[in-house]
Parts: sequence; C-alpha cells; structure tokens
Amino acid sequence: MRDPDHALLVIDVQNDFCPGGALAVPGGDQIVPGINALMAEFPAVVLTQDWHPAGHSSFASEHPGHDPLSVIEMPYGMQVLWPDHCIQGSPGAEFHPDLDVDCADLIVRKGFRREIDSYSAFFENDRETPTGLEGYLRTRGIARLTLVGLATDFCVNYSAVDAARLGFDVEVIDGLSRAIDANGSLEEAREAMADAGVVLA
Ligand code: VGL
Ligand code: ZN
Repeated sequence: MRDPDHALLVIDVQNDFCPGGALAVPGGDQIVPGINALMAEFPAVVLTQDWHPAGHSSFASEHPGHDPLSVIEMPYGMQVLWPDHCIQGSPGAEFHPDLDVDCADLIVRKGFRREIDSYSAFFENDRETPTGLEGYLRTRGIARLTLVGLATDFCVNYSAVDAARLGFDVEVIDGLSRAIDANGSLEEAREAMADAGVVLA
C-alpha cells in the first residue's frame, strides 16, 4: 500500500474514449487491467467522468461549418471542437465495463455546464472555476497524486498541470494513459507537464 497521503486519480476511462466510442482514443481500453491493479495499491482513489449535457458547446455539431478537431474562440479562451461524446446518462458516458469502479472513493463529474468545457479534474476550461476536488483531497490530507487515464494530451494533461500548480506532488504514468494526439497535442502536452513540474513515469 502507498503512503496515506498519496491518491490515484483515474481520468475519464469511459466507453466513448475507448475503441468503438464516439471519441475513441487509440488503445484506450488497453490500460484498464493495469489501472485496476494499481487502484488496489492506493489508500485513496478518485475517478473522473466527462459528463456533458446534449448540445454541449464543445461539440462541433453545435457550431455549423466547423468540423471536429477544429478550434474556435470561446469567451474563456480557445476551444477544440469534438464529436458529441459522454452525454449524461448515455452508454458512452459509462465507465469501461471492466474498470473496477468499486475501488473508487469519489467520482468527480465535469463538463456538465453547457457553456463551458472542463478538461481538468480541478478547474473548468476558464482555469478558475473549481470542481471542488482540491478541497476534497486537502481535507483528506492528500499531498501526492498519481494520474492515469484518457486522454494523456487533454484531460490527463490539464488535470496534472492544475494539480502541480495547486502545489500537489504530481506523477503521470505514461504507460497507463493513452493520447488523442491531434495536431501535435501530445508533444505540447508533454512540454506543458514538464514545465509545470509533473513527473512522467
Ligand atoms: C477529453 C476531449 C473532450 C478527455 C474530454 O477526456 O481527454 N478530451 N472531452
Ligand atoms: Zn468532453
């Protein structure tokens, strides 16, 4: 068992991010057995779940003339547009069926406000509206975080960078994460994480 101040954060291991899903991340399902094994080692386990209402503003379908993976300017900054995915209550929003969700102490849902996306487990994409996760972790005495999940270059990256900025000791396990890698996003994410002091294991 890891030290009592060390939590595992499992990011968005949901059907829509796995092969066959609406926003499939290559090899997204391959990381499930390794994550299950790791969860058993941690005294604190938090899962996140991308959880969008139908018609979410991050969906390309809401922006006529814009294709998925194109970028638009939103009031809170630049936003990549995605295929419709992880719609609240839909099968695509469910966790991968083999993920051992019973190991989780907390499930954080994010991206549930139509007008703003939320990649990070800590802040929405304005980088200032909190999800509440920081308070949960601090009140449990957590100082160290290990992150795994989907996708390395978006939700894992944003969560890891925010956690490091908040002062947590942060590690991302590359082998238990998978990337979308659109338009150089993986390389950019690796740099952002390194700059923030995140350790890539
Ligand atoms: C994610 C794009 C849109 C992720 C979520 O989990 O990385 N990416 N929504
Ligand atoms: Zn999303």
